[in-house]
Amino acid sequence: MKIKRVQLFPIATPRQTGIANQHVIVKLEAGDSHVGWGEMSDLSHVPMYQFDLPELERMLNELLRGKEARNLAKIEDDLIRFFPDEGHMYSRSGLVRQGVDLALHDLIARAAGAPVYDLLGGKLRDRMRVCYPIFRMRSVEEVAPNLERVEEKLAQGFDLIRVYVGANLEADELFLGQFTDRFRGRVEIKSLDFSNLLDWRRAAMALERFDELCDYMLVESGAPRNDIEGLAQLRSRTRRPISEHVLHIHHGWQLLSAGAVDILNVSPYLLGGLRACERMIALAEAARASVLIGTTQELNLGTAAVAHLAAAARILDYPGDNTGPHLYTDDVVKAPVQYEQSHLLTPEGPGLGLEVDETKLQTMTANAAWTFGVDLAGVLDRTAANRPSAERGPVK
Ligand code: GAE
Ligand code: MG
Ligand code: MG
Repeated sequence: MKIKRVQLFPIATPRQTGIANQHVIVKLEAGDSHVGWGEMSDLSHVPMYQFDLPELERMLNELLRGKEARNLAKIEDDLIRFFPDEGHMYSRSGLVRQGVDLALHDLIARAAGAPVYDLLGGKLRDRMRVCYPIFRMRSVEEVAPNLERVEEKLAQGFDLIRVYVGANLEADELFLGQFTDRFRGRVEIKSLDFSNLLDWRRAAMALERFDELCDYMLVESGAPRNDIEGLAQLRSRTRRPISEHVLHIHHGWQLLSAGAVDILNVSPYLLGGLRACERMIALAEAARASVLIGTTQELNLGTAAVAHLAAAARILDYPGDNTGPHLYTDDVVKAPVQYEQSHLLTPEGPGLGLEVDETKLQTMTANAAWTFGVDLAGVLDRTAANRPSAERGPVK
């Protein structure tokens, strides 16, 4: 089954929380009539530059055309050479590899009439618990609307959230205290995510205060980016498990061998697809560490891929973060992935288990507008420019 053509379709889709994100949908054609779909998820992050999409499409066609689609190992090997690890959370290289890897898995599994988890060796579970994000608060005025959002999401079945903290401790404390009073026994907190904003000692001090206010499962990114030693310090001083996003396989080894984490946050958008994630999960198994599946907030195709990964993962100890289809207000699929009581269900159809609505895709591509402004706090926190704290001036 030889690859014939790769096509890239940019789209933009707003979130319920007020920002819009750009993504690239990947279509692969192979053999006589086989098709596979993937995505490069959420390009609306720093650094604020974008692909030259026609150029990327031309390059991928040159690289992939005529290759045997079933030889995932060879194609991945080529892609890693042309799109090497970049070592940051929003690696463009990782996104290119994710897009192709997902489309290839969809293509091969569809051609076999089997779900993608079969390609990954089968399934150990048919659902994964996931949490809804509460984005970072930079002023106390943002507390009340966020508590309302928890209430709204609970009504839709989400009894698990994660909270981004570390920009305004007064707002964080207010939110966490009021959350406990209002939702104790009804909603749980999966993680407090510092997003590498604070040094480990400041994070440790904040956690001492948060510990008095609420219960939570784990702490994420509690030291500056790449400060593995700082993270290890934090881990030795806190009671809760420490998680960090893994940037590439050597980074995974560095985090584990330095004793800096309990949990690897593994994600196809960052690592470059499902195969890279499976290797990382094996690394965690070797180190007797835990795994959770993180997110950049994928669309439905990317979320379905995560559901298949979760189904086949040998190690998966904590809930995942994958609620993109609940966050975005529009998508290119005919029917979305299913959630049930805070769980993402593994799709059962062939391939990723979703159908792309090509007419809709074309309309969304025609309407895709680039939305980056100069609201850096908004880009970092994923919050809308009309949030109350935006009036306080620029954020560094
Ligand atoms: O740090 C995280 O765990 C988040 O998922 C983070 O990456 C978010 O900014 C996410 C988003 O777009 O909301 O990428
Ligand atoms: Mg995180
Ligand atoms: Mg993102």
